[in-house]
Amino acid sequence: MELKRNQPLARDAMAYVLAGGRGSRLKELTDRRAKPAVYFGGKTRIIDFALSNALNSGIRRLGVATQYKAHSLIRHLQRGWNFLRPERNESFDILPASQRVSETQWYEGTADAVYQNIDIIEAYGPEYMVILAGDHIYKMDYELMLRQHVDAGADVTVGCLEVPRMEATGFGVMHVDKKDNIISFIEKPADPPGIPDKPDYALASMGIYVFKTKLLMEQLRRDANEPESSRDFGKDIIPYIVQHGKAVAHRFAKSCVRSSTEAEAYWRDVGTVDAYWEANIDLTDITPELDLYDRDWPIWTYSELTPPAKFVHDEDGRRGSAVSSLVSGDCIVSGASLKRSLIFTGARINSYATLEDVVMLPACHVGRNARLSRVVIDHGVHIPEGLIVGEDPVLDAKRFRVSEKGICLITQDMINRLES
Ligand code: ADQ
Ligand code: ADP
Repeated sequence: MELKRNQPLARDAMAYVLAGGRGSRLKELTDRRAKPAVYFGGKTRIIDFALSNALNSGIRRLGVATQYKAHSLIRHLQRGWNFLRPERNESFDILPASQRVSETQWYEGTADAVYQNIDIIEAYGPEYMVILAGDHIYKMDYELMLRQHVDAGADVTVGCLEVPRMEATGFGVMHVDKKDNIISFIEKPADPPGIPDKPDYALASMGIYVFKTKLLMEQLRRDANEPESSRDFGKDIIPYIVQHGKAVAHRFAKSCVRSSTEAEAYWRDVGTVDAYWEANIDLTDITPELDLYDRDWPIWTYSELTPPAKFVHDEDGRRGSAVSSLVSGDCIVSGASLKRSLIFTGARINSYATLEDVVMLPACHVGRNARLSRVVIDHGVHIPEGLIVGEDPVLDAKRFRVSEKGICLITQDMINRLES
């Protein structure tokens, strides 16, 4: 017993990733795939961050609840994350909404996405449950959150961060006492309450929760009998425990894994086209806040084995170059120039094309003489020869999806419409 007490708590925990949400503010990027399956950072997808955090924290039981447009996500998980071995007390389960408990076909809310799989979780018998959202980019050591949960004797521990008050309308917002006990919790308030000594900021829930498994199951079963409940952690389960039990806030800054550059705690929602573009382009900085090259906290993913990226010059012997850019494998940049751009696997970029501030998802082709700036290009798009985007906002708005900050999102359907 003594020995067991010294073991990391993560080894007794199961991480359960909620990955069913659409993320509709990402517009056409989530028309065919769930937000957690959206590509990020050149090789990875958004969900790889939560799963890698769990693995790097020492957790060896992982479950992923999927729902909306799950095919691309499930394919990615099956290819990349199926290496955990039952004979070592490890497990990896993909849990699509599938009528396991109730007659409803879909998970009603996030709590229902756990409730419907209670039998699977109980069969594994983890001591703790770490509930995670699959749609954020960050690095975090969940062992520290588990430790706080146990030391505080909490019923639930909620991961939280400080956000500017007016940006907190999309979050669960809490008040805490001096010991970080949560004394009030309001889900998505229209006028978020500020932190008492920092009124321009609000303490926001990251949608990350730690429970003892037994207590979570009791709460889920109780909630399932509440006729008015929407079966959601943020709307139902957490506010109930705040009122009737002991809920504690865990400050993200205490367990974020800092990059070697000692940057500030990094957490991004990347829920809008602007935030998505910006977070990807930020990676082209010399010392970005998010360090993907950190060997102490690797972000695991599925990635095909590909030949190296290749740069060849054009007929004049001048171009075929990239500066301040990330270019993945199996890309051929032939006589084109790239600046501050992030290019995913398998691109072909042809002569005299210029790309600046471009995020290009896998398998895209760019025709000769195209000039693209401040764009996000979806998977598999063929940009025709000579297309110019990012120079005439009025024309761009007629042809592509333009974000608040003027970033153009280009899909193959939009290109097809141009050509017809
Ligand atoms: P929201 O941002 O509204 O609030 P929500 O839509 O509940 O998030 O999704 C949370 C996570 O669950 C996401 O990863 C999503 O993909 C997934 N998900 C949503 N519906 C699902 C379903 N039916 N089945 C499976 N997975 C599903 C939550 C909290 C807030 C908190 C924010 C932080 O309710 O209190 O502040 O997350 O982003
Ligand atoms: P990924 O996200 O893995 O890169 P794709 O972008 O190729 O996948 O496609 C996303 C999802 O849409 C996948 O589930 C794929 O099967 C589906 N899909 C791809 N092309 C089409 C299409 N033309 N019509 C309908 N569904 C498609």
